[in-house]
Amino acid sequence: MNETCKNLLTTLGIAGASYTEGTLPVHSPIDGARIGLVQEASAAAMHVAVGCALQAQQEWRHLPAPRRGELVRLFGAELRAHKSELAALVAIEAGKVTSEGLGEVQEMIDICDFAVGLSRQLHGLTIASERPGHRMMEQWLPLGVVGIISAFNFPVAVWAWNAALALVCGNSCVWKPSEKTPLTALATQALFERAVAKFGSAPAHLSQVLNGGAALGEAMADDARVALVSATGSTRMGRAVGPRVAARFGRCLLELGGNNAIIVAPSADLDLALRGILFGAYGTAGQRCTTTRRVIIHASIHAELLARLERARASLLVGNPLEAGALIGPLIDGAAFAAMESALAAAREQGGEVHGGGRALAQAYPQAWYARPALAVMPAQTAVVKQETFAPILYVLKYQSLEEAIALQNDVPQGLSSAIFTNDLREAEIFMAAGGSDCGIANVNIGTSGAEIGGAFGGEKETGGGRESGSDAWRAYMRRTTNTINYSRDLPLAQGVRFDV
Ligand code: UN1
Repeated sequence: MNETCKNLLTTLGIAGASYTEGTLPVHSPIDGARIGLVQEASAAAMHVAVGCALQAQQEWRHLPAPRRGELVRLFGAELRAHKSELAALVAIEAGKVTSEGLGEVQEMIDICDFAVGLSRQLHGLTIASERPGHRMMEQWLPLGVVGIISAFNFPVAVWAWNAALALVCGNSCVWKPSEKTPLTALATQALFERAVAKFGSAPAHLSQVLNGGAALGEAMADDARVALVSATGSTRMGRAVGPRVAARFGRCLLELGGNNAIIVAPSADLDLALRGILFGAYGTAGQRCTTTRRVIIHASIHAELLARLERARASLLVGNPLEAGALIGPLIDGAAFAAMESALAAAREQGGEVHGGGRALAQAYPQAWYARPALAVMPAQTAVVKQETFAPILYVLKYQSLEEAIALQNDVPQGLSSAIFTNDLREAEIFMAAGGSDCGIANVNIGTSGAEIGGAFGGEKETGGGRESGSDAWRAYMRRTTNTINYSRDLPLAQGVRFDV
């Protein structure tokens, strides 16, 4: 695999030294082999990078937005041309199965397309003025340097959601990827630089990547020249970053943990529900922030659906994600496996009946951490169910009334994604209404994961409140000015105030 990885990196335009001469080791979760050694940036390097980014932004902001969109269009073209290579690298470095690696790069392409269109919009309002001969309007102007902190599980797509919007909005970007996935970040940066070369007139340092650990993220969070820090990852990371940025009155866009549930109502199409639950719970080895961690099943269908779920779970193929047929790849590392094991032990202690779990493929891959998907039938929503464990564990709960199901669904600290399977229109509407799901995403008859980029993505409570990707999420990357323009020959004061001199 090392050879495959080297060939991919070469094709993607990465020089040997940048992944062989460093101090940060990179391992593939597929077999645990070391696939690289990358340079780690210091806090001082972050300081220099932010300075360069600021300079770049001061030039970039003057380009008309549709021209900025042209760079993002060229970047999208690079991604299209190198989709399979970048996807293969995602598979090797993050352990995703092939179709999910391809899907991740497709998300990058989609957000580029979206951002290109947006670059001809970025519109404000005109607002009625109370004063004669006056006009009021709003403008959205470039914000500054955007810092992006991303996680291992979507090592490149989440950066792209942020960077594509940030760039068309007239900003520069500094990226601190997960220290577990620096190679895909370097490859993405190389593709971006190809687009910059084709574009011809972009300032240097429009987008930079700095590899390293938490200290680097903290240096970014503390730097007052970074206007917006967009951070995706655990709630723990958000707690470290958010208050630091707030302390200097910077802007934060947080996309943190989820504890997403699917409610299955008596009228549900159980075939659809089964498919939605299986992909949601076990796809990406349970390592999406949108992963379905809980299923809340109506008592009348609980036994039937549980039996079908359990049969399907036991038949899911855990395997090397590069091999055809594998649906569930490895966990990212041993710590992730240990967290899964301890959650399952807690589930048992808390009265749960646990199926599956435990290590898989230990003989074939002794240095990797494959886990058998688990299902835990819980007597109640106990403490362990309320935690986000980033692993393929599905907790099964039972309900009698929709009110009870919604209360259970909302009674967790996180608020990212949620879904109901029902053919009852009233139930679906109640679930999406004010007293329904408290999440940023509330779906009907599809699962909790796999959102399209056209919608705003993010959630409430411990999920952090930020919205990325589609809809009007672009506004987070711009500053709003309100302009009142007087074209009369008088100067009337607002609110009828008199100040005659
Ligand atoms: C994440 O896991 O951080 O909705 C993002 C989804 C994907 C994005 C997940 N489009 O599952």
